[in-house]
Amino acid sequence: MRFIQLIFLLFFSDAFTSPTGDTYMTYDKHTVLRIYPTTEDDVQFLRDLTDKICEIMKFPGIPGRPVDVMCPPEDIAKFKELIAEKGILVEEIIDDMGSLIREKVSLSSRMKRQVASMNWNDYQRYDTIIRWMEETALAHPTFTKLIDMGRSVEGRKLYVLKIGMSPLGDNTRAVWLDGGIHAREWISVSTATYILKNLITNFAAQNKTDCSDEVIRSVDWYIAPLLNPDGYEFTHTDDRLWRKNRRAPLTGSSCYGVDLNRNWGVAGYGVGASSKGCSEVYQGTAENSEPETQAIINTILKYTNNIRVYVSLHSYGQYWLTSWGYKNDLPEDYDKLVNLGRKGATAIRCINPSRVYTVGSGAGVLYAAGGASDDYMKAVAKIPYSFTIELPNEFTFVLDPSEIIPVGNEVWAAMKEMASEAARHPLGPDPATF
Ligand code: 0X9
Ligand code: ZN
Repeated sequence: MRFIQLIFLLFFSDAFTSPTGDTYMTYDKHTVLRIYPTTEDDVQFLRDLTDKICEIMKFPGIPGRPVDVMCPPEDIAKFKELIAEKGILVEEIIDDMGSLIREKVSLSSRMKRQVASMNWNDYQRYDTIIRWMEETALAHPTFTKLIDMGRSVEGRKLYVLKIGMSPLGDNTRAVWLDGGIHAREWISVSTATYILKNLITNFAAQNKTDCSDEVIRSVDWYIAPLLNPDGYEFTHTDDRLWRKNRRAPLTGSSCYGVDLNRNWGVAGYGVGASSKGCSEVYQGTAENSEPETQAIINTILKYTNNIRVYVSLHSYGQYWLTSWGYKNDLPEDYDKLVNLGRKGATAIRCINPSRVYTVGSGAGVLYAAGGASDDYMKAVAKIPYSFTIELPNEFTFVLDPSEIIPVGNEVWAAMKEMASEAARHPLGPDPATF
């Protein structure tokens, strides 16, 4: 297979772009370190240090929780030396990010525009995903509706596909699932399309499927697999580790992008975020400033009487996160939220015993960060259950394409738990007070 790919690359090299082109970020010899701060002082030290050199990959900001940092070859010795002087434990988890990316990069990334038909053996490009969603809607008009939510900063389509055929009509409960808010988190996009494919198969087969799958058809589903299409395309063509959208720089700056998971207009906007355009967690010029954020808000607010569970797929780390993400206080219905999160995590473990998720509030088990979609959906849209799931693996965003189907099957099992809870939950705005 690799040989065939190589021949293809050699003979049709003009059909390929960045990974072999000039603008592609190679991350050659970039090392990822996992660092174990044990005190607040250690955490602050790491925060200050990573402001100056190297780049944060995961920063829980809580003593005892490991921090992942990527260093270019010119900084690694200095960084390690300073960490050692401080007496903080550190281990190398990825010795060369560049070679990891080259090894795992999909064939689809090397093409200018992907023309292949949809499949789950590889990560797919924007064109393929959009065309597949359009064809799927056309092929199944009785139980799907393609909703055009709007356009991204660069004019790409933002779609959500609704699947449902419940005889309850307006009283049908629903589950919303999205992916790809963060560009580099490819497994979130492939998992959302995988769930969508399974739903289509399930609804198309109707009562021919296993009775245990009946719960799937008792609710409506809204699946939005690719919420940051510009950033996603950029990760295929220029920089595999790009996180934000592709908002053009402000005058006087050369830095692109707003972090779409720091842009939502909700209590906590600005927490764990930055007002500086060059930051990886840039919150934007104002709450809901980004067209991607606005498009989702304008769409989802029409259905919030029915949507009982909101799930946003991210990676990495294997966390199932409940409210709140912006503060350490727990919501009054935390027990209810964490119980459903645990059911989801257990369903995943039943499919794959080695896949262990940490379940808890976003701020409690990861870090406090405001202006994220999960807090917006709970506090503003008043959806009773709002979760962010950090998909596998435990070390990196760069997952082999062979992980797409296993991770998809694991999350599919968890989605049945979400459907079963949504189906029995009262309609209307979440009554929890905050
Ligand atoms: O920081 C984020 O936006 C998410 N983690 S990621 O590594 N995928 O970037 C976590 C968001 C959790 N929710 C809130 N903090 N509200
Ligand atoms: Zn993310």
